[in-house]
Amino acid sequence: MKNLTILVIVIIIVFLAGGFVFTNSEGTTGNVVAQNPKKDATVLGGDNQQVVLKQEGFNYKDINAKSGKPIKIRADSSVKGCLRAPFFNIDGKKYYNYLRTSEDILQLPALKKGIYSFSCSMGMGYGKLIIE
Ligand SMILES: [Cu+2]
Repeated sequence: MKNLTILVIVIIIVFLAGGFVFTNSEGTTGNVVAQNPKKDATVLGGDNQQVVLKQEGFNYKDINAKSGKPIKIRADSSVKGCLRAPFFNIDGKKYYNYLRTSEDILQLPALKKGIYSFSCSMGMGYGKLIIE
Protein backbone atom coordinates (compact mmCIF):
# COMPACT_ATOMS: atom_id res chain seq x y z
CA MET A 1 0.00 0.00 0.00
CA LYS A 2 3.02 2.34 0.20
CA ASN A 3 2.95 2.84 -3.54
CA LEU A 4 -0.69 3.81 -3.30
CA THR A 5 0.10 6.38 -0.63
CA ILE A 6 2.76 7.90 -2.86
CA LEU A 7 0.32 7.90 -5.75
CA VAL A 8 -2.29 9.71 -3.69
CA ILE A 9 0.24 12.37 -2.75
CA VAL A 10 1.23 12.79 -6.39
CA ILE A 11 -2.41 13.11 -7.39
CA ILE A 12 -3.01 15.76 -4.75
CA ILE A 13 -0.02 17.73 -6.06
CA VAL A 14 -1.34 17.43 -9.60
CA PHE A 15 -4.72 18.69 -8.42
CA LEU A 16 -3.16 21.64 -6.66
CA ALA A 17 -1.18 22.39 -9.80
CA GLY A 18 -4.29 23.00 -11.80
CA GLY A 19 -6.85 20.24 -11.45
CA PHE A 20 -9.33 22.53 -9.75
CA VAL A 21 -9.05 25.14 -12.45
CA PHE A 22 -9.90 22.51 -15.02
CA THR A 23 -12.82 21.18 -12.98
CA ASN A 24 -14.22 24.65 -12.53
CA SER A 25 -13.87 25.50 -16.19
CA GLU A 26 -16.09 22.55 -17.04
CA GLY A 27 -18.88 23.97 -14.94
CA THR A 28 -21.67 21.80 -13.65
CA THR A 29 -23.49 19.78 -16.21
CA GLY A 30 -26.87 18.14 -15.93
CA ASN A 31 -27.63 14.45 -16.22
CA VAL A 32 -25.51 12.58 -18.68
CA VAL A 33 -27.60 10.83 -21.27
CA ALA A 34 -27.21 7.08 -20.87
CA GLN A 35 -25.37 5.38 -23.68
CA ASN A 36 -24.83 1.77 -24.53
CA PRO A 37 -21.38 1.05 -23.08
CA LYS A 38 -20.70 -1.45 -25.86
CA LYS A 39 -20.52 1.46 -28.26
CA ASP A 40 -17.69 2.95 -26.22
CA ALA A 41 -15.20 0.40 -27.47
CA THR A 42 -13.96 1.69 -30.77
CA VAL A 43 -11.53 -0.44 -32.73
CA LEU A 44 -8.82 1.81 -34.07
CA GLY A 45 -6.49 0.94 -36.90
CA GLY A 46 -4.09 -1.87 -36.17
CA ASP A 47 -3.81 -3.25 -32.70
CA ASN A 48 -5.47 -0.57 -30.63
CA GLN A 49 -8.89 -0.03 -29.22
CA GLN A 50 -10.15 2.95 -27.35
CA VAL A 51 -12.64 3.23 -24.54
CA VAL A 52 -14.19 6.40 -23.18
CA LEU A 53 -14.73 6.47 -19.46
CA LYS A 54 -17.90 8.07 -18.09
CA GLN A 55 -19.03 8.83 -14.59
CA GLU A 56 -22.35 7.67 -13.19
CA GLY A 57 -23.23 8.96 -9.76
CA PHE A 58 -20.09 8.66 -7.64
CA ASN A 59 -18.81 5.70 -9.68
CA TYR A 60 -17.75 4.91 -13.22
CA LYS A 61 -20.03 3.44 -15.82
CA ASP A 62 -18.98 -0.06 -16.77
CA ILE A 63 -16.77 -0.10 -19.84
CA ASN A 64 -16.46 -2.81 -22.46
CA ALA A 65 -13.57 -3.81 -24.65
CA LYS A 66 -12.35 -6.78 -26.62
CA SER A 67 -9.73 -9.27 -25.52
CA GLY A 68 -6.29 -9.49 -27.08
CA LYS A 69 -5.81 -5.84 -28.04
CA PRO A 70 -4.18 -3.06 -26.04
CA ILE A 71 -6.67 -0.55 -24.67
CA LYS A 72 -6.43 3.20 -24.59
CA ILE A 73 -8.71 4.74 -21.98
CA ARG A 74 -9.87 8.33 -22.09
CA ALA A 75 -12.32 10.17 -19.84
CA ASP A 76 -15.07 12.45 -21.11
CA SER A 77 -16.27 15.58 -19.34
CA SER A 78 -18.76 13.65 -17.19
CA VAL A 79 -15.81 12.37 -15.14
CA LYS A 80 -15.05 14.77 -12.29
CA GLY A 81 -12.35 15.37 -9.71
CA CYS A 82 -10.29 12.44 -8.55
CA LEU A 83 -12.25 10.04 -10.76
CA ARG A 84 -10.16 11.48 -13.57
CA ALA A 85 -7.31 9.41 -12.12
CA PRO A 86 -8.44 5.81 -12.72
CA PHE A 87 -6.34 3.10 -11.15
CA PHE A 88 -6.12 -0.51 -12.34
CA ASN A 89 -4.37 -3.35 -10.55
CA ILE A 90 -4.15 -6.17 -13.07
CA ASP A 91 -2.24 -9.34 -12.23
CA GLY A 92 -0.24 -7.42 -9.67
CA LYS A 93 0.69 -4.63 -12.07
CA LYS A 94 -0.57 -1.12 -11.49
CA TYR A 95 -1.79 1.14 -14.28
CA TYR A 96 -2.89 4.70 -13.69
CA ASN A 97 -2.82 8.14 -15.18
CA TYR A 98 -4.37 11.49 -14.47
CA LEU A 99 -6.68 12.07 -17.42
CA ARG A 100 -6.68 15.84 -17.16
CA THR A 101 -8.36 16.36 -20.52
CA SER A 102 -10.28 14.11 -22.89
CA GLU A 103 -7.05 13.81 -24.90
CA ASP A 104 -5.08 12.19 -22.06
CA ILE A 105 -4.75 8.44 -22.24
CA LEU A 106 -4.31 5.60 -19.81
CA GLN A 107 -2.76 2.74 -21.75
CA LEU A 108 -3.63 -0.80 -20.73
CA PRO A 109 -2.08 -3.92 -22.23
CA ALA A 110 -4.05 -6.54 -24.15
CA LEU A 111 -6.20 -8.40 -21.64
CA LYS A 112 -7.87 -11.77 -21.42
CA LYS A 113 -11.63 -12.16 -21.21
CA GLY A 114 -12.97 -11.33 -17.80
CA ILE A 115 -14.14 -8.55 -15.54
CA TYR A 116 -11.52 -6.18 -14.17
CA SER A 117 -12.58 -3.84 -11.43
CA PHE A 118 -10.86 -0.50 -11.03
CA SER A 119 -11.23 2.59 -8.93
CA CYS A 120 -10.18 6.17 -8.69
CA SER A 121 -6.72 6.34 -7.18
CA MET A 122 -8.18 7.25 -3.79
CA GLY A 123 -10.48 4.23 -3.82
CA MET A 124 -13.72 6.20 -3.59
CA GLY A 125 -15.32 5.61 -6.99
CA TYR A 126 -15.45 2.20 -8.66
CA GLY A 127 -16.03 0.73 -12.09
CA LYS A 128 -15.74 -2.47 -14.07
CA LEU A 129 -13.87 -3.12 -17.28
CA ILE A 130 -15.59 -5.99 -19.05
CA ILE A 131 -13.39 -7.78 -21.57
CA GLU A 132 -15.30 -9.89 -24.08
CU1 LIG B 1 -11.42 9.40 -5.61
